[in-house]
Amino acid sequence: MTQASDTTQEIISGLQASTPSISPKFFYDDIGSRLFEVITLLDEYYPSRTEKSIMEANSQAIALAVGQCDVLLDLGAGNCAKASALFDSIKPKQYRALDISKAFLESAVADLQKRFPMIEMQAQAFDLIQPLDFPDLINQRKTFFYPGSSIGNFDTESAKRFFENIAKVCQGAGGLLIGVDLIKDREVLHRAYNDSLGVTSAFNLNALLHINRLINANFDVRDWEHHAIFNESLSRIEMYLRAVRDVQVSWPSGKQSFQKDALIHTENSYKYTIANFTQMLLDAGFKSAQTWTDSNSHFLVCYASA
Ligand code: AVJ
Repeated sequence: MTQASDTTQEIISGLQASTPSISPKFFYDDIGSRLFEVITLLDEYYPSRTEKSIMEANSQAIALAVGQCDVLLDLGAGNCAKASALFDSIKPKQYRALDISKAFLESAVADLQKRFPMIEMQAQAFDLIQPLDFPDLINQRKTFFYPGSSIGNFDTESAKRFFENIAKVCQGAGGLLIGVDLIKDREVLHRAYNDSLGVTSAFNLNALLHINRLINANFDVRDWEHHAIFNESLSRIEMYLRAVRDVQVSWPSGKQSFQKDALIHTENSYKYTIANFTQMLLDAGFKSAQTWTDSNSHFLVCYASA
């Protein structure tokens, strides 16, 4: 099967499942990537700002924990801003930026290369559901970087497998520098995913426009509304698109109807405690974990040493 038809098939089976869903990776087309950048600027969306201040306040301690860095592997690099903020303290010899959307990534890396000519840089299209394997980096001391609580999109089992995979690829050297969102007051969580400007709503709805292009479907965003709730027992924010009326959607090989109030699940964003997050890393095979947080314990930065 070609890659295009795999994607088409994945989207169609999601839409036709008994619990309809769209993978959160389909948020990030050109518009979605930009909307997400705007989300990170909102007052209500504390994670990005808080993570940045934790990284800045502890840059020397983090650099000490990381030690020698032959290659910094940025998983889900986006605009590369977070990794580049570490260059002065961590001093990587090489920087490998990985992300699902290569066009966006390549221009970001090209800009960055001008600012840091000494660091060897490479952009690589990468879907994190594929196994992590870097045959060209064997014997290089690797620092994996996975900021922004992107790990929140994984259910706990997949997160553990992902950590096991990284620990293994590290071959007993280097490690993982990761940012994760913490469990907190549900009002604070709710506001972060239901901002007053409606940017998160636009971000969520935009997945439908992306899907329209990918499978040639005819979703009308005016038929849907944003819905985000904190599921306390599963410790995650759940995002949905809810049909505001009965809706018929079709694409060349099929169609699907949704009754008023039907939900399409678009994202889970898991929240952790410091204790259960570090335990998970140790269970996955890392030798030790160092953590840094903010004064409100809203967000966690963690270095797990392989
Ligand atoms: C990029 C997955 C960390 O879960 O907070 C932001 C995505 N969704 N607002 C998150 C997101 C809605 C974000 N992550």
